[in-house]
Amino acid sequence: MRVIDSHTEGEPTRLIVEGGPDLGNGPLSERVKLFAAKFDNFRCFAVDEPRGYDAVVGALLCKPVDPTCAAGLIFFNNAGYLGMCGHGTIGAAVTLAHMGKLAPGHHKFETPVGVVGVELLDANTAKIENVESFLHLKNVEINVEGHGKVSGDVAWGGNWFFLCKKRPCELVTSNIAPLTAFSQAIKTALIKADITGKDGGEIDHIELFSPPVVSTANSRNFVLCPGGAYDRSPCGTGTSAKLACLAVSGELKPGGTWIQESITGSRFVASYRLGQNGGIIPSITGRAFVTAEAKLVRDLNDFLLAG
Ligand code: PYC
Repeated sequence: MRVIDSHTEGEPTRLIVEGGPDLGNGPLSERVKLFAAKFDNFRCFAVDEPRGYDAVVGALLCKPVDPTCAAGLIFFNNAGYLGMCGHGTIGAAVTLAHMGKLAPGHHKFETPVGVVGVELLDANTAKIENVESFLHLKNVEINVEGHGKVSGDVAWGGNWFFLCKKRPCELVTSNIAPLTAFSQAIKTALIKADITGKDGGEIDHIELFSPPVVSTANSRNFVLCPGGAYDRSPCGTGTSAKLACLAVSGELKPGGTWIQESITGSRFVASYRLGQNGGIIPSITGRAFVTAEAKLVRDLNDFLLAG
């Protein structure tokens, strides 16, 4: 398997450019189901230890159904599959440019949850236009073990998010452990209370907020990803979900700029336009850098590969 690694504002992406599973030519929403049902060993091989680690988001480069799209992408991580991935899309765009396969300018990528726009601004910077994002449930109150009543909003940004109004401590990297524990407890409480996304989809990302450290940003976040890792970037789909909430509350108008700072201090510049179904179309700009070009090896004698 040939992969090219990058990081987007600190968050790693591993793009499979050769040797991935053959998922046929159907819609990406069907190909991701086939990936999960028949080829999940490829996912584990690409992102789990010893070749990967918990924070790595994998992206399988596929032929798109729509020939006007530059590429198809299926995202996955240590826990399963993602609908969309903002940092991963920026990482894939910069990686394709590194491979000489994407020129500066406007492009489209297919994902399992829809087509996204991608503007490659320079060799390391891309602006993505995400799928339509929306607020689903406002001011949901849950009982979180050890923390009492906690309220937040449920929003779609290409994945389902619970955007929490409370934080247990400061959003700094020395507090990753308590922030992770609090966010895991929220996830457990959401499951217990049977609170889901619109289609019954699991709310598998938890997002906490605080004022930013840098005065030019609007907010700082901490995002817990489905497999228990935290996002080193401000999370593209999480920032999209935040914009959907800000649009409803009137705190950010269409075309206004929102600078989302991550727990590590990196930033996405975001804005939105109105969507056709009552939601918003978020734009997210960030930087990515290629970190490795590698061939992942499968040694048939390796006991870790047995079963
Ligand atoms: O940037 O959308 C994102 C993302 C999702 C999970 C990790 N990063």
